[in-house]
Amino acid sequence: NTPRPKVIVTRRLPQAVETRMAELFDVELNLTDTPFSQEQLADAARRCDVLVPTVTDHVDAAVFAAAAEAGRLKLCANFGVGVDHIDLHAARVAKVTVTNTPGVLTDDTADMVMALILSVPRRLGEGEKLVRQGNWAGWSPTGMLGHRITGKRLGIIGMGRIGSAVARRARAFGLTVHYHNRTRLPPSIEAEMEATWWADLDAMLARVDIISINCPHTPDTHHLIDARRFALMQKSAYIINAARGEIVDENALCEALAKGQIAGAGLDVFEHEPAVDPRLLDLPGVVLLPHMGSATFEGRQAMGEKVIANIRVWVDGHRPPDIVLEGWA
Ligand code: 8YV
Repeated sequence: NTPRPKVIVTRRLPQAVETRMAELFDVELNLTDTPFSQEQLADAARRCDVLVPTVTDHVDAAVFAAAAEAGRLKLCANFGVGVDHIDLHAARVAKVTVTNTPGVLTDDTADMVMALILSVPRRLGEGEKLVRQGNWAGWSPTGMLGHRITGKRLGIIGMGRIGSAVARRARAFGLTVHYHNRTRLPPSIEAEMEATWWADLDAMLARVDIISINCPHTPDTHHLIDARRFALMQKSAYIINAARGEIVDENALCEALAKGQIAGAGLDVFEHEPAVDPRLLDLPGVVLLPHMGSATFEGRQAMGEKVIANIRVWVDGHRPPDIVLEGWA
């Protein structure tokens, strides 16, 4: 009879997930759902075998140092696919295994990207505001004109699970798919998607009408889209980001929008979220969402189930299915 591992979950999860966790583990929930301070996070890392953080936790070197000192934490089972809030180098040093939840939020996130791709050129944010504020004077032949989606060129940065799911949806809307990725897709998949690979990101940015960011945030992609790259884009271009805010230099984005270097933006993520650069609030060609790409009941339940599966396999002494980093390697 193996002892139940002590699992600390930093935020409230769907009820059914919490209930299952309580059946399986010695679980400690943060009932306030307020993000932990760095001190609380370090304290949790000292006291548990498994930490379940989310994107709002900065699981940094100090947290892993506290864990290593106590010698108890072995698994950091992230609730979410992106792990840029976890210091992987420090995790390796502290010999903590890190897992994530890939696959189960792909479709929901790609749907949200598609929603933004449709919303920004067709001005859904502005239109909704007009009606809600009681300022709609009635239909007019030249009222609320936006730009057609069909036939436009979509440039996807990062053709992984989510990027590919965006590409499939985009084709159904008559967009042609272009992509920039470190590795080129296998020819059969590229042909199936009729996707054009660009080895040179700058060259792609200059050619496409809509840019969708779907890569992870890493040191290599931090501020990947900066002032220099905004200057390369077409004045009619739109940028969509449902990945991580830090991939775009938000100040440069505000300036590019204000200067008319690009036509608009659809943002589900922000560089300093939940803070949003106030300049974005007043720009008409912008649709802003509160990091809700994976926010479906079904998706969050499945993410929780993946976290549980990773912990259970680890408890049984096997290699968890969604390894980001092996703490014992
Ligand atoms: C979550 C996400 O909302 O999985 C990710 O990387 O950004 C979202 O699905 C969040 O990360 C939960 O921690």
